[in-house]
Amino acid sequence: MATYLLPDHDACYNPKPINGDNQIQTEEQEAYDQKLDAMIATLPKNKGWRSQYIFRYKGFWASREVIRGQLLIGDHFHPQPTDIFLAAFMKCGTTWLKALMFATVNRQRYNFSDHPLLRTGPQSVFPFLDTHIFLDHPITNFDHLPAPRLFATHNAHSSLPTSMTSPASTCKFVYVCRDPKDALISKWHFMRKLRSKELPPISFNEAFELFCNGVSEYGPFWDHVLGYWKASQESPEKILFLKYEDMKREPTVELKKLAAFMGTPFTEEEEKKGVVEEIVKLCSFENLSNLEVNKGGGGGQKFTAKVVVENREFFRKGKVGDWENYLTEEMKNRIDTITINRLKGSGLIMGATKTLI
Ligand code: PAP
Repeated sequence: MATYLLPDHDACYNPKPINGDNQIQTEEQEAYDQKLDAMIATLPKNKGWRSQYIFRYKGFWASREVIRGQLLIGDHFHPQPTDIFLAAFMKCGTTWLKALMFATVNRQRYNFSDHPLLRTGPQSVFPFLDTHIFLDHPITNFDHLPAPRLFATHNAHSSLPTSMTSPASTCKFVYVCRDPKDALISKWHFMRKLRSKELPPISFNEAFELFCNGVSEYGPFWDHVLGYWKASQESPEKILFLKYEDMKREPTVELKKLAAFMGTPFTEEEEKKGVVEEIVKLCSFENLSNLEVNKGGGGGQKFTAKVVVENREFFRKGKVGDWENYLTEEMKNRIDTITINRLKGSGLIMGATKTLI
């Protein structure tokens, strides 16, 4: 069962089902799943990186579980006006941002020498909406998390309900993107570990080809980024668009931007006392990846009934440019060309587009 820290009490939060005793009846669940499977059977399918197949649903590739989650979010998730969603394509910095956002929003509650992030991984303080909505059958209830509630999602902007995304809703989004070449390398490492042992492994060349063709969970990568980018241009007060590379280069500058956007700007006094630097240090790759709880000491994130991912899998190298160790010149040029062509005219500069245009 998923547990989340409840900042007010520093206690573990056990999600409860909605509606009183509140189980959606088993028959109802079965009917829901039958309808889902009938709908999925009509969708284009392709090779999955973790599971055997992924399906193209509303323009994006997704596993059955993720599509189910999208439907459940639309049907049952009730956003609150103060909610803040962290959104990203896979492997673009979610773990890092989870830690930074949680530490920043709750900085009055915890002191840095005895911080919950030191005892538990970033995954345990921040529900992953895409799958946690249904992990605790029937539907997880997040109603009693304190405001602002923080949720993470990998879903594309257009895959989320308008109750979350429409300009009329006051929910905020923090989006983090990353050079697609580094996202690809990171994702291939991660997914091959998660891939069912009953399936043949997925080679790097195969993953590369699929990625370039847009075929990977939550892909196409470029459509994902552009969806949030365009929305951030239209409603900058609603969506903050960050880049992993900028955060690596100037973490304090980016963190101050993030804090102000979330409605919790650092005061002058906090800045003088070094609070910004404390948070950056607490959430750094070096610090988090060396904690016992993130080295395999029991912490983990449940994605489906069968798939539990240990905290250590969310920390690999934490570097910009690791793609150089994997991509040939030809491969690099192919991804860069796609990026340049896809981002043309958008005003977004990402990864290699900076140097190649
Ligand atoms: P997710 O999509 O499964 O949630 P996510 O956290 O977005 O994963 O990405 C993991 C990447 O962020 C890994 O990159 P790498 O494979 O290139 O190394 C991971 O190492 C990196 N990462 C995790 N925590 C941090 C951190 N605190 N600072 C910088 N990078 C980090």
